[in-house]
Amino acid sequence: MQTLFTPFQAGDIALANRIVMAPLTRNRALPGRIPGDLQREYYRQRASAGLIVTEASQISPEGQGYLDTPGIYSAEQVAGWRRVTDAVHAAGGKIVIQLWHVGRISHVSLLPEGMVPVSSSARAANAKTYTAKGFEAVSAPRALRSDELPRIVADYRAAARNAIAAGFDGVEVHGANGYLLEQFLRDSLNDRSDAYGGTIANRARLMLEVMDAVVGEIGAGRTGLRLSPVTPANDLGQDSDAQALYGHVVEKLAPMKLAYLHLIEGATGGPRDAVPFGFEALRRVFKAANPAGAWMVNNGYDRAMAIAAVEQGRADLVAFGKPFISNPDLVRRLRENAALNEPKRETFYGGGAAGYTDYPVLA
Ligand code: 8OZ
Repeated sequence: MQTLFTPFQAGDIALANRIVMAPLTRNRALPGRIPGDLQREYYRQRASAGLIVTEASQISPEGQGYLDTPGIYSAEQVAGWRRVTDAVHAAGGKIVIQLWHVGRISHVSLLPEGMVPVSSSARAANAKTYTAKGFEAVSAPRALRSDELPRIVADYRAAARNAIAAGFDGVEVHGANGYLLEQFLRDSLNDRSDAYGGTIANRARLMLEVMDAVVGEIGAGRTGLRLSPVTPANDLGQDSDAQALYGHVVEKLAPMKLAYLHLIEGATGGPRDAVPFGFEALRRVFKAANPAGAWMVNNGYDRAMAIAAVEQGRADLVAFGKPFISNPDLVRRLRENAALNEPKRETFYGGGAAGYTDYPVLA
């Protein structure tokens, strides 16, 4: 019988159980955007997850949008991540890195001298980011020219190569939450008149080119993608036909035989049902062409919901976010139906060990 606590093979990645640590931004990287001892200890403590998805990590200096988020583009970052993956593997875990380009959700103070944020459009988001001065409005972006897009794809490809060099079991491309790839997908923002704007096929082109490049570099069995078809995160309005848009994306992705697709059901970190959407229809299309690929779900799952979703075949894997911040031994606590520690919101973003590596485990 398939349960939340039994193993699962997602593409080339063998998971000990179906419980995934969701990607969680924590803003504690060292200067140079390098993961250090603190990250090593944090991820090592959580290695009993079937799979860890790291915090979103920028693929290039241009892809950064918040203070102290780690990168995966420099040799020093690769060396820092190698120490993290070694520790997780020594503890028996599996870990993939989330590859991130924020697009227009950035601020000039976070970018190299003279650079402004880039997007599908020159329209600014009504959103704030966290800089050295605290919360600040994001900076106005410029629209990427079509002749620059091969370079963006190449940055994802290089980051995937770096991820394997750093010892990761694979990568998750961040295609969700109002960042660059979703800024191209949705017609609420994408106002381009080139081959990357207009029709659904055009708006999905950049994401599909990125997935092709990453798969070509490291293999489909080590590649996942996160989508959030109806999230309003980061001031990205709803698409005029989200079902058709994301239906197209999944139809094109399914034959690639990815390790997994990761779906945020509803508004990220908020209501699951604010906007109606047929996730089950997408799952059927994906599983029909890629039965070995995992369908990973996320957003507000508790123990009972997660057990039911796996038992009823609605999901292969369930990702937990905030519960993993405050419960390094979440897998054991769910298995034993033990009480959970409450996460402390004030230490989510930035700081040191407090609220990061000091949550208690069961005796
Ligand atoms: C919270 C704070 C900053 C970034 C996302 C990477 O929403 C994020 C993020 C979340 O996907």
